[in-house]
Amino acid sequence: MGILNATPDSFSDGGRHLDHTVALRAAREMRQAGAAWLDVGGESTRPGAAPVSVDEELRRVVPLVQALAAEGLGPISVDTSKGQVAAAALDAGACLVNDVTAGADEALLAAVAAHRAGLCLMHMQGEPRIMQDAPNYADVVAEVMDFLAARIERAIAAGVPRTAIVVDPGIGFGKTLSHNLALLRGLGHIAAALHRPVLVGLSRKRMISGMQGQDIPAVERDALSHLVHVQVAGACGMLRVHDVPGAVRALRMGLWRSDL
Ligand code: HH2
Repeated sequence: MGILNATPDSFSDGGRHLDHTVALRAAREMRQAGAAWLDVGGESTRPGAAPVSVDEELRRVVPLVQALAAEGLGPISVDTSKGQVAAAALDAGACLVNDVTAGADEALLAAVAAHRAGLCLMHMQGEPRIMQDAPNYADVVAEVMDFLAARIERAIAAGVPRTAIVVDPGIGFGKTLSHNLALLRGLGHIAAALHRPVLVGLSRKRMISGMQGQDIPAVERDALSHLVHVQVAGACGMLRVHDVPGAVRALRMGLWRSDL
């Protein structure tokens, strides 16, 4: 899944895709390089990010989804937690809603069900503004799994079929480095216990710097991200990445492993 952020403030590519010509060029490159999905987002969820109004998010996301769909660059996912934005993006041609709040907004679940769309439910502790202040778990894998299991049932109750749902442990969303690593180690367990494919988004995240014990600028984290992508690929169904060509090349290098 290639990331297409239509935001001025995303942590690693903020402002790059606000112009549609640039966004469409990036989308074409990601599709040609092998992205199965393009994930369009209009609100940054980086730690400390300020919330965006519904109108502003609609303005950023809907015309871009329309342009991508018109050019046949789908399938398109929309990264939103707002029901109104999800509904408008699905009307505009998206067919999956990637919700970092795991269906907190009932209207989002209703829109997904009405459109017979796919749904990604992600775990987060707290909210972006404060989530990295003091993340705390007794057993991070068990707690994330229990949360996702409950949110799967809630989505099903709202009319979304189980088979339309993927889950995501939410790397970096209210987690320390050791929480993130425990979740990556537990990916196979989470997928097997919940009977759902797992999506992982670790591309360019702060955990990459944490694993190196030094601050590495976000735009210089691709190669290191890909090393981890190859290591987790066998345990997850989808990787959400900024550098699609690099990720695809790295994954090809991992194909000799019989478990991938
Ligand atoms: N991470 C980000 C945003 N959306 N969605 C899912 N399902 N999983 C993730 O790990 C995830 C996500 C944050 O990354 P990015 O989109 O690059 O940055 P920003 O939120 O600043 O736009």
